[in-house]
Amino acid sequence: MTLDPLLSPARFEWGCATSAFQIEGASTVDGKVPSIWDSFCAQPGRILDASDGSVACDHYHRLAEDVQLIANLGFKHYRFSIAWTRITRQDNSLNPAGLDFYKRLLDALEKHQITPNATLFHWDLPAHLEGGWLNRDTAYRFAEYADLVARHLGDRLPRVATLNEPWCSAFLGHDLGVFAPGVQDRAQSLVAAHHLMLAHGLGLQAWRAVRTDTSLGIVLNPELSDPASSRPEDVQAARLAELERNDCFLNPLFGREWPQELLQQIDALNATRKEGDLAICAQPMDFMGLNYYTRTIAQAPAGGRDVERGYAFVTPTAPKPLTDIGWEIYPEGLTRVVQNLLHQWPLPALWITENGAADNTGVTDGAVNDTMRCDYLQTHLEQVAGLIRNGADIRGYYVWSLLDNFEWAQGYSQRFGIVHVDFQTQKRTPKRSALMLQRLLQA
Ligand code: IFM
Repeated sequence: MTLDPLLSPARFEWGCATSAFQIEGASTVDGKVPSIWDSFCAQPGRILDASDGSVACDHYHRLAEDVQLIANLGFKHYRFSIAWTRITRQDNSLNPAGLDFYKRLLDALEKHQITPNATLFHWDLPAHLEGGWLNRDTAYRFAEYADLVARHLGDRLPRVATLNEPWCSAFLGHDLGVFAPGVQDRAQSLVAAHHLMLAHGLGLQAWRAVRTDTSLGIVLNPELSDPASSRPEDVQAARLAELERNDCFLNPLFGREWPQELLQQIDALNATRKEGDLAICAQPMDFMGLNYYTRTIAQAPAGGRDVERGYAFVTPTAPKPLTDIGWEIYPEGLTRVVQNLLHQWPLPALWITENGAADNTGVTDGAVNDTMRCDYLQTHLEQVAGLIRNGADIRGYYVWSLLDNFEWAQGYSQRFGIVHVDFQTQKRTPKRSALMLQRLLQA
């Protein structure tokens, strides 16, 4: 593969990404309090392989080795998340030992001249926050946490995102119930979505009250949903899937009310949204991160809880090209989704903050020949270059993920890393995809 000159590291930001719960492990060490994902993993039947994040990639104890790995692969930027559950104690006061871990991480990155790109919340909500995202108070606790991070680490963090993929916390967590906390209630998922966006706005306000030199934004995973047929019912289903995933989050970010279809679904619980909230959500942003993996195909709901949602998804099957997790490989979707968003909202500068594939190829003779991932990355990078060529203001690309890690409800069964992790020995083996990116970055 050759690199499009538009993506040359001299003018374009290249990074790799991880998140705290998925790699750190050390879940009870140095005063860390439990998160809703610790509790969720402990419930039988929630995680495919009955695993949890207690050890994961043991990154908490191996950060020097892992940062050395990032440097060896040639990345100059690293996206990670800070665990709220390490930084604060039960009474929301600062936990100095947890803070120290991130100071050590920032020291190691600085030593290798790697720029940190931090996310404050990547789903691991402190379990003691009563009611979680269903409680408006959680948004205010998030602002206190943002204030603490700004005060203690802010001088070393040039770019900070408040939330990662709030759709997942809201809808996978409170409607489908396949993510923590495992609730299945449509109206409550919309309450959670609203409180997440309120937290985003309050968090930005809190951070800016401490520092004004940080580039601040949010990371979303917008949806591209195509109808299963040209039947008006399927077209409407695809529209509703996109409203839930896109308008539900992007409208508040730009001070716009939710569309009527979402307001109907939140029903009586709409009273939890207070006057003035929209203005809080719509804080000015310096950037937006977009995560892209696949598209979906929607059809009219046939019954059950899909009726409340207004859509059902068609599971993609061969001969469609699929990654090992079963997601369609559809690179053109990246272009389509970014263009759709640019037509509808006045977006700030963009970063592709996650893109990658589950390719479960194992180690053979000391090497991992993950050709599917290599092709996936190559075809998606071509789309990024095309978007920039056509005027989109995309400033960087972060591959998901640096390491194979805890893939949420799939446990360790799906490998997204460009570096293989043997979870018995914690040995790291860069895969062919990592070596491909390393060559590109060095060229
Ligand atoms: O592993 C996740 C990550 O935590 C958030 N974005 C999608 C990835 C793959 O599912």
